[in-house]
Amino acid sequence: KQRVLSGIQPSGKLTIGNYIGAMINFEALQHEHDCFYMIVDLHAVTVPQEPAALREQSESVAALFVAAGLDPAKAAIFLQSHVPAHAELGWLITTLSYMGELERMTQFKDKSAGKDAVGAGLFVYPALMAADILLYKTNLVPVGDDQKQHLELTRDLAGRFNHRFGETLVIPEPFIPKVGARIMSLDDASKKMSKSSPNAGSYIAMLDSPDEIRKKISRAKTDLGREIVYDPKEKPEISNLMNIFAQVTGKSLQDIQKAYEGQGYGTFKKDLGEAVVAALEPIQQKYKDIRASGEVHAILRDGAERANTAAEQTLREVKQAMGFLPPV
Ligand code: AQP
Repeated sequence: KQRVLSGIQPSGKLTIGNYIGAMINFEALQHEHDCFYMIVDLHAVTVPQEPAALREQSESVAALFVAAGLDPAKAAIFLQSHVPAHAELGWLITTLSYMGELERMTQFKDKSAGKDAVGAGLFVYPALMAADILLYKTNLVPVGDDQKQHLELTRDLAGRFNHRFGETLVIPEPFIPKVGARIMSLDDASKKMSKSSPNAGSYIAMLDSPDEIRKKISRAKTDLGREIVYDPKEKPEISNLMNIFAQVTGKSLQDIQKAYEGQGYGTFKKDLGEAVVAALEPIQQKYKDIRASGEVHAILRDGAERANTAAEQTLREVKQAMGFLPPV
């Protein structure tokens, strides 16, 4: 059994990008591996969050995890802030990181671009993310393609730690889906779909109503021409929609292309809208039931207990290796 860890920020409404790029894999991996899935609230506050909204989103993401098929009996589902070792190892790993390597992170560049005041938390985010992963001696990290660079840095930092202080940490491997690894924004296929986008029309939230979903897809930007062909370079917009179609229906891109040969964008978008609605409706129903039942709290309590046990052990080993005097 491999140890698996991943997380999602409660920084907005989860999108089908999060679902396709991350949660579908989370679900698949839990059957064979020892999985830890967390709601990374400490990461969410690297940009300002309104306290009431943070509380609500954290609970909402936990319920969505379960609604999307994560089984608390199999995987530990927990909040990052319920496991103090994250903040502590985060600091220790920060001290191992170089400014230069953090400055190279494209997510930092994107999120800080054009801003006068850039939070230091946003800058050291990758060190905390590395700590998250290393705390659980994680073997596999299921993430979307956008997180590849952070994972590479995590591997470097773990190697640096082991080199300096002796073999302590496990070097993790990314687990990135081949198709659908990156779902792009509906209004601009050069940007990834993101839950914190100010334009709600640029993403489909997992909890959008069927009508909102249909409307957003019908308004999604499309390339010139009218052919449904998968060609991410020449037709990035339609290729992104085809990608979403393939992911939610399980159909291949080739089959989709064949099915819509000679038909315009209109029919395709209409069918895509229905396919996304059909994929999300059962999740939304289950979500409502879970929220109403209040069971999320017990799930998070149990998940945090399991996570704390694993995390405290690694933190003890790390501190010992670094030369911190153990408490007497
Ligand atoms: N567009 C995407 N396509 C594929 N995968 C995606 N992920 C996010 N967006 C896409 C994957 O979802 C997981 C959780 O991401 P996160 O919440 O930690 O933060 P993020 O990657 O920064 O996602 P967002 O939606 O863009 O959040 P904000 O806007 O708050 O920064 C990761 O596995 C990620 O790969």
